[in-house]
Formats: sequence, C-alpha cells, structure tokens
Amino acid sequence: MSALVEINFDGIIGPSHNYAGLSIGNIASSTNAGATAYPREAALQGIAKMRHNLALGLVQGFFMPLDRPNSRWLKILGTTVESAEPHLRAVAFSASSMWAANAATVSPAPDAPDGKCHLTVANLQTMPHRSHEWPGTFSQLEMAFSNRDHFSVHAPVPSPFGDEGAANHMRLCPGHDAPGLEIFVFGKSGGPFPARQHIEASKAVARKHRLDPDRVIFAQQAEIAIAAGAFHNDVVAVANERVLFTHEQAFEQPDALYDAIRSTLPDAEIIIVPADKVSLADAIKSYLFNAQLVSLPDEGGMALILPSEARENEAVWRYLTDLVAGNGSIRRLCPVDVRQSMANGGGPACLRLRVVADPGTVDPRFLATPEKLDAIARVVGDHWPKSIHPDQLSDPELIENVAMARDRLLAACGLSELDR
Ligand code: SUG
Repeated sequence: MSALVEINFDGIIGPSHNYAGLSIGNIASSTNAGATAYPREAALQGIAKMRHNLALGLVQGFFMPLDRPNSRWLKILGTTVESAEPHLRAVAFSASSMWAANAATVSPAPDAPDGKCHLTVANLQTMPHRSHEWPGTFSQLEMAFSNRDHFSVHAPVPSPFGDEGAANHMRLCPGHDAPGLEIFVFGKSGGPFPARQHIEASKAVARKHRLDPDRVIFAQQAEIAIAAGAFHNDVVAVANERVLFTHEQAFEQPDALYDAIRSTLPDAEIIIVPADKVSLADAIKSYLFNAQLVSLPDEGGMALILPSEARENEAVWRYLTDLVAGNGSIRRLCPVDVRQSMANGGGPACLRLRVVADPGTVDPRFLATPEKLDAIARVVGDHWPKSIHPDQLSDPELIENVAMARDRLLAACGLSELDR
C-alpha cells in the first residue's frame, strides 16, 4: 500500500537572483527593476520557509537552481555571456526557476487511468527569460521522479501554445489520495499584458495526462485580473482538497465555474473574497492568494502560509482574521518572510511545486530534512553573492562565483550529475 501525501518541492533561490525587470505584466518585477538584490538573504528566506513547513509536519522537497547564466542558450543565439547585449545577458542570468509552481503541471496518480502521477514540464514560452528554463527543469524532474512505476514525466507542449505549469492549475478532491477534479485556468487577453497560459496548452496537458474529461474544467481567467497584474491565476486563487479560496474577480465566468465544481464535488467549500472587502489591487499587492493552502497533519484543518506583506495590509489582514475566526476549514494564518522573491512577484505558493506521491517513490536526494536544510544553508551562507545590482551582470568575477556557488550546492546534495 502506498501512502500518497502532498509534497511541496521548493525551488532553492539561485545565486544569480537579481532585479532586471524582465516580466511585463508582473507589477513587482517592473516596479523593482534596477534595484539591488540580495541572493544570499533571498535563499535563506526560502530555506526558512521550508523549515517552517517541515515543522508543521508537512513533507518538503526541493529543486536545485538551474545553471546561470545560461551559456548554452546564448550559444544557440550565437553569442556568449561576455559579449551578449546587456538585455540578453540579463535574460540568460535570471534565477527564475526558483518559482517552481511554473516548473510543471502535475496530475496525481488517482486522477490518471494508469495509476501514475503525470508531470508535464512547462514551456514558459511567453517570457524570454523563462523560455529557456524547461530543458534544465526537465532533466531535474526526470531525476527526481525517475521511478517509472509511479511517475510519467512529459516533455513540454510545443510552441506557440504558452504553458506556465501548476500556477494555472488547481485540483479539488475529497483527500489528496482520492480522484480529483482538475481545473485548468487559461487566459485570452489581459488588457495591456499578455495572457501567458493558452487554452490549447491546457487541453494538451489534460489529454497527455489522460484525465477523465468529466473531471476536468477549463476556466478563463478574468481579463481585468490579468490587466490588474494577476499574470498567473495563483495570484488570485488557491485550492486544497475540498477548498477553493478565490477572489471574486479571478475568473471571467465565476458562477459557471462554481456550479461546475459543485456538480462534481457537492461538498466543495468555495470561499469567495468580495472586491469590496479586498480589492484586486490589494490582493495583488499583498499576495494573500499566493499562499500555500495546506492541510495540517497534526492538528487538522487547514493553514494559509502567507507572505508577510499580507499581514501589513490592513484590509487583507482584517479579512483573513475574520475568516479564521469562522467555522470554515481555514483555521490558521502563518505569515512567512519571502520578501526577496516577492519583489520579483513570487510569493510562498510560487516558490513550490505540489506533487502528490508516496515520498518513498521519490529520489531521496530531493527530499528535505532539517539537517539537509542546515547543510544547504551553510553552502548558501558561504557561497551565494551577498548582493547583485543589474549593472554587475557583466562582471567576470560574479559570473564565475555564481557558477561555483551552484556547483557547491549540487555537490553538497549529491546532485553533481545534474547537467550544467
Ligand atoms: O514569471 N517573476 C516571475 C514570478 C513567477 C511567479 N510565479 C507564480 N505566480 N506561480 C514571473 O513573472 C521576474 C524576473 C525579473 O524581472 O528579473 C520573474 O520572472
């Protein structure tokens, strides 16, 4: 008998973390363009979040940062890190694989007819700095989930269909180990901003995972939500087990979505946050929906692992404290400090990929223990750059240090065989 549980795999924040303003439509990324970033502090914040979640009794995994700057990709473009134009160098330097929610879309084994957990690597083709992540991510997922009796890792959906992975996918189910209802959220337009998840990509993923069409919903993201800065649906909605926690303006046709959910899962708990209590602007600034909504193994009920920014917004915090005082499933609020990632538009939920699996079937090198996190934190403390300003990206010493720092981490985790 296998014990299927939710495992959160966090992207370890890489040594090249910087603010180059590469993501149009992501307000934090644009606002902080040109600021000094603190990669060491950023990675330690991410590690502290993993420690926090382990202490709650949750199963925690991690992924290595990708090799940056990506000189192989620059080579395909006929250039090198040294001679690339500054904008292209910044694109090659991005540490964006930290946002593991965009690594892949995951359909757990109970949803698939072959009884395997299916993962499709996201092509992330809309943003140039993210479009070259997938080969590194693919190799890593193939290694972590190499047990072919339990996992099937699929190559990305081809261009031109944009796929941003689990950030636009939600699963509702009576329990993680029971068949679920998978909701694929796509965008059509977003005012001045691109819709990054295309319906053709979502449909292709559902087909490749061989999901039961009666247990799949395709829902359109509200145009106003994308235009307000919700470049991924997980900025305005999050689901866990029977609970959907969503902003009232997240979806283009919310009532049709809620009805479709209730007809498959009559006891779904749909918590709709009204715009007159929390505006879209406040939701996007505070990232309250980019929380990890988790079931607490020890005490029962659910908790929201929120960015500390949510506590600082009066309207948001008032709403949340009222919510947990009620009779619903969400009983606990746990703010965590991931400010360095937040300044590039990535909250607690962006930093993790959820995989429902028996931990015994996952390559143990990717699973966290407090001791392993201590060892990772030591490598980060010793080798991650303290700060990076975008003007420094051409500095040969920085380029070398970033590569060396990652090599040290791979070695510490027994993962040096991961490709460069
Ligand atoms: O793709 N930021 C990421 C943030 C991803 C958040 N993920 C989820 N919502 N799941 C993005 O926009 C900023 C990079 C820069 O500007 O340097 C960036 O890529």
